Amino acid sequence: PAATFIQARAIEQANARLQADLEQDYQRLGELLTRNGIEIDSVTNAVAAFEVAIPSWGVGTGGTRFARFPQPGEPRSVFEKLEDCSVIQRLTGATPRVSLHFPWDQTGDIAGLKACADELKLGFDAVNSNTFQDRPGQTQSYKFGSLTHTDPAVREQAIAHNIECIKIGAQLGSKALTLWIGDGANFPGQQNLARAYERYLESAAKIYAALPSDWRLLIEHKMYEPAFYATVIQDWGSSLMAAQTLGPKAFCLVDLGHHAPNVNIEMIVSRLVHARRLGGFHFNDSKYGDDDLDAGSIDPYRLFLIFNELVDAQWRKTPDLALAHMLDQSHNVTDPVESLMSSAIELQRAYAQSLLVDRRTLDEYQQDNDALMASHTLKRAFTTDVQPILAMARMRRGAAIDPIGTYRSSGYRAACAARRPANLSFGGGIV
Ligand code: AOS
Ligand code: ZN
Ligand code: ZN
Ligand code: ZN
Repeated sequence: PAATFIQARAIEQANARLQADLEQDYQRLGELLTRNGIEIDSVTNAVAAFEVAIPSWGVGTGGTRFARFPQPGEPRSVFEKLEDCSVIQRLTGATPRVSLHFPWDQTGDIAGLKACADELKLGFDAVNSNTFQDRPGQTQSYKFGSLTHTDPAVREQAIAHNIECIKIGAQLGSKALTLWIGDGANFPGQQNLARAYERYLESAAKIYAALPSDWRLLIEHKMYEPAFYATVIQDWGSSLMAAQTLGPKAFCLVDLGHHAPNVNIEMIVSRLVHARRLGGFHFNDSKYGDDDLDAGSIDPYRLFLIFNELVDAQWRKTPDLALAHMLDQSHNVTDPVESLMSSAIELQRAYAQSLLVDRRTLDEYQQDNDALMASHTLKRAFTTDVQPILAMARMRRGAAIDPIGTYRSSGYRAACAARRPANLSFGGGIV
């Protein structure tokens, strides 16, 4: 099947038409940056090395609890999801790994899945467990929780599922388990807040004990939803305490959409870096809640400020900063392949802009309490048009100068529509 995908030759041909203009734009930007003491190729190389994982559930059309409007040619199996992921990787060069989700990606053929990924030159990032839904035939229900349920039988079932995810992930080459639970309460008094957290720690310790030595546990907090009064792991405080209690392989994962609207996420990032417990991200953007909109589509300055903290941490030589970058989005009105490509590029943009921050000068302004010039130093980097850097990084990796344009002219979606008849029961992408 790989032969029917977007060919390297199609990318080369599209690039050939755009290359001369790009070289010119790149040179002009290079001159501008040289005047500010920045060597453009060093930024381009860093951007080219940036990677973010595609969530397997992101390539299907998402929806809300009101409706889902599937588009033609949706993937119907984990194998077809990998096909779409490989198209995203070929065109952007930034997404070499896929983050799987069980049981949504369940297959009896793990060896076949690995072989398929190898053929498509894809690897696997963190595996995601699912104890927020009941699956047909399971003995215990998660209606009132999973790892924190009052009934030990439910907790054991949820623990066993997570351990099963680790086993599958180990066969596929994953190195982390992302733990997000929907456990919580809809009414004050429904749940003993203290005991629920204790039960979480006890259950998570059993999962932690099953981690291979080179694995990490990524604990994902979320303020609310599906529980609307209280969520057990509701914020980075609960997450950090859990990570510190569990041990050195446990880290905090920050999903950008999982905070109250006015929360300063870059500060959370900074604090978790300080605690040496920042493990990774679920990137997306939001206006009101866990909207799961495309990264950088609502508030690109916030995304920049988050990357600014990461680059600052690198600049301060923070040891052992190994972060799992993943997208976690729901594409309800766009072609998911296009949204995922554009989101990966927005992350690279924020990263490139952060690399342009003149950190020595910023440091001086901060020392001198020159608030205006300090803020202008950030803004100056943020307002620099780094497009030529992003395009050059892609071209040098053999990816597309214009991923969306190249994708559209390839006719990939129409070809998928022809060979993948609609499947209205597709489960992924709704959360
Ligand atoms: C849920 O809100 C979380 O963001 C999860 O990370 C994720 O969306 C889910 O695991 C996908 O199922
Ligand atoms: Zn998430
Ligand atoms: Zn979420
Ligand atoms: Zn989300």
